[in-house]
Amino acid sequence: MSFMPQPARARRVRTDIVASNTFGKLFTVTTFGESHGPAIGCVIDGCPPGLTLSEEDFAHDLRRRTTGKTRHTSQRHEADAVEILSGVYEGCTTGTPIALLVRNTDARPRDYANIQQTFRPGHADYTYWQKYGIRDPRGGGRASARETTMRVAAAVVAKKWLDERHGVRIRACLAQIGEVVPRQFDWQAVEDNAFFWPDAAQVPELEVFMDALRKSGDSVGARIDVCADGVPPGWGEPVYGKLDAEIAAALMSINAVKGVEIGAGFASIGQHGSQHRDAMTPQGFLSNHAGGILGGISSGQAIRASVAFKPTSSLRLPVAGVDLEGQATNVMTKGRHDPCVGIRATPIVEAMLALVLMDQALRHRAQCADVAPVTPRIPGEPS
Ligand code: EPS
Repeated sequence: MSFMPQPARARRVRTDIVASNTFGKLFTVTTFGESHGPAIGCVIDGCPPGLTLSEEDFAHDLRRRTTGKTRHTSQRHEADAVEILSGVYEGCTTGTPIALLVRNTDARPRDYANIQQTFRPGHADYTYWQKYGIRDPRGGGRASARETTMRVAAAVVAKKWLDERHGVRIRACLAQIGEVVPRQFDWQAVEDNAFFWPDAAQVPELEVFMDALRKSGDSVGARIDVCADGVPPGWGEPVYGKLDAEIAAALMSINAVKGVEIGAGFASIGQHGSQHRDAMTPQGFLSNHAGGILGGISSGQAIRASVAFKPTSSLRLPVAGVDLEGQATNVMTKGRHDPCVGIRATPIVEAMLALVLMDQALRHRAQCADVAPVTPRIPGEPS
């Protein structure tokens, strides 16, 4: 037996453990692709059979998320058309893996020639390089928000099943841009403007704000609020698969997210217990500071979360950076970017909540389908 070192074997790594491109336990989604490669796609495994599904089902949510719809977002014009490659027969899911493909139709890798030798401060360029020793600099490659297209596509399937099977409705809106907050709240207004903003009267003010921001070459952060109505009590797996823990992880996995709150979130710090606890009556809960989750399990109230997006880091304003040799240099980014990534993030936030709920619904069904509590369900908080 030889005791000589065997470098080739020693370098072998279990890629199934270290490559985190798959989300979920029973309803799994694996995404692939880069922003300026030929295509992006995903494979959904574990989808129940018998769900009607067509390529047209994807159009609405992909359109809500896409670039180039208004002057306030990236001017990249992608077709974002979904091709179903497998898992659907005669318009119904078969229970086998569903493969979805979206071809990149407006890639422009030459925009990134000048940052091949440098790192954009605030972007994933530097950390991908340090981790892998190689990177795809074309628009950030895998780190680009282009990848979120496939999260939204996969969540179309989850949203459809959750709605048809349980009457779950997931809605999100932009709840803050920079220091600007809505003066009124109306869900009806959200889908009628390019910002997903709940105060229709304030939209002209936002247009002025965003025009000035774009002209300045700078970017700004944002907050998205998301809500799922109709989730029955019981979803969530204590202690390490808590529903709120998985929602937080899913929302944090979205590009540019720097904070997540569930229910009252950080405002809980300043509250007293007598204020924070949500009183229960036979007619319903009287408030929802818990965000619809108690002990990691859904309570039957609306699930509520908020997400903080950082300002986009790809700016045409020069900034101090370093090159591949570690030498000081100035960095500025060309390309087509969003002055506020939060504007397009509403469907992405909905998508990640849908994927968590879908997965937890199937996990609950697997373990607890026969449980029939004697206590009647308490209605959610007043709307
Ligand atoms: C993004 C930068 C821009 C955006 C992109 C998100 O693209 P590129 O990869 O060409 O630099 O247009 O958004 C999309 C392409 C999309 O479909 O959402 C980024 O840095 O995240």
